[in-house]
Amino acid sequence: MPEGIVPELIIAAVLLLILAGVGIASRTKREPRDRPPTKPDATRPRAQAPAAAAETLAVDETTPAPVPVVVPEPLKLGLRDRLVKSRRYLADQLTTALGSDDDDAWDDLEAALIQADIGVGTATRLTEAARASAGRTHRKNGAWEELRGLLADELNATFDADAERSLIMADDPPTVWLIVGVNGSGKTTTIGKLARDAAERGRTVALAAADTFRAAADEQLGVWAERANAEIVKHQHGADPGAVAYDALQHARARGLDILIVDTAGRLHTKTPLMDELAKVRRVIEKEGKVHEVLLVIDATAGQNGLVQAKEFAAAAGVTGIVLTKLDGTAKGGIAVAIESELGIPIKLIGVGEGIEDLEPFEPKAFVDALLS
Ligand SMILES: Nc1nc2c(ncn2[C@@H]2O[C@H](COP(=O)(O)OP(=O)(O)O)[C@@H](O)[C@H]2O)c(=O)[nH]1
Ligand SMILES: [Mg+2]
Repeated sequence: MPEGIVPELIIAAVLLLILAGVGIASRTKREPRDRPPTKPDATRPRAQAPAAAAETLAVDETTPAPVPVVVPEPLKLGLRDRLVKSRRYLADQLTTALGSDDDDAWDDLEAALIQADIGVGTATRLTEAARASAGRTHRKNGAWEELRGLLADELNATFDADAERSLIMADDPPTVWLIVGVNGSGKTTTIGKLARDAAERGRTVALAAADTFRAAADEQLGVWAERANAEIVKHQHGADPGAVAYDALQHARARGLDILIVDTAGRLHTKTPLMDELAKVRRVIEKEGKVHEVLLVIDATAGQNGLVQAKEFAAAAGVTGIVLTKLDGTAKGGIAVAIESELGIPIKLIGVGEGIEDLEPFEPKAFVDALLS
């Protein structure tokens, strides 16, 4: 290496380093491109930027180390909260009736109870009882508690305290529950909830997709099966519902499963009447085994219409219990009273939301308390 080049190289390197340093410094000072260049401004001293930086640093220093965020479990709403619409409606109507001075107040109360879908007969009986017991003086003084207690007693009396409300399990598995009801009443959702509940109790469950008429009904059931960790037996769209039920029973047997829940159509596109088809599904299962429950799913928001459906299904499908759904979405929770008193079939479960856990056993006293609290 020729002499004299080494010092030149060193000088060049030093120059480069200086240039690089200036470059970095000027880049850090440069404003971001999308920000307009700062004009000299008397109201905005140049020292502001470094001060802001210092502030940020100071804040950074005092900020505690990030703590993991603990998201609280959502509070499980009680029955009282779920029945809020019915409860408020009844409370408002009763308060109005009690606060009123004129003789029509009792008629108003009766009308309110009918509006709450308690049923005309029951509403009249309740009102008469309230009138006889409370009397005008009490009412004028606002005997809310007294009337409430009286109604609670009367309502409780409309439910059969001795009715069997738990779902029947087979001595010799699989237990078979047939789920019936009109379209949109909540059958498939209820099946998902039931399957999940059973799985949580350590039971093994299969679902039969015997609603072969509604488009994508089996896919919807499949989603619930997955959520509930249940097996699913299905055929192609439009297949014979009885054949699906039969295969599902064989499957449950072969796999030694505890419970088979059979989803059914709520409306058919064929000439066969729905009730005949349901009877056929039932017969097919009973050739090989037993149907332990026929649960009729009724949408509480359908009000008195639900009662009409219930009568039809009860007569044709041998319903053993009612599942009253969507009680969270209606002010007409009184339909529970009408169903039990007019059909004489026990409500076994109530649906109080769209979530997988929103199914509860029906306990008349807790229900009446929640309704009138
Ligand atoms: N708010 C509320 N919605 C429900 C309840 N049960 C079912 N649903 C809704 O009702 C609709 C129809 O339910 P689905 O199970 O498909 O009825 P199906 O036609 O009888 O099988 C769906 O949007 C469900 O989420 C319930 O208890 N509360
Ligand atoms: Mg369905």
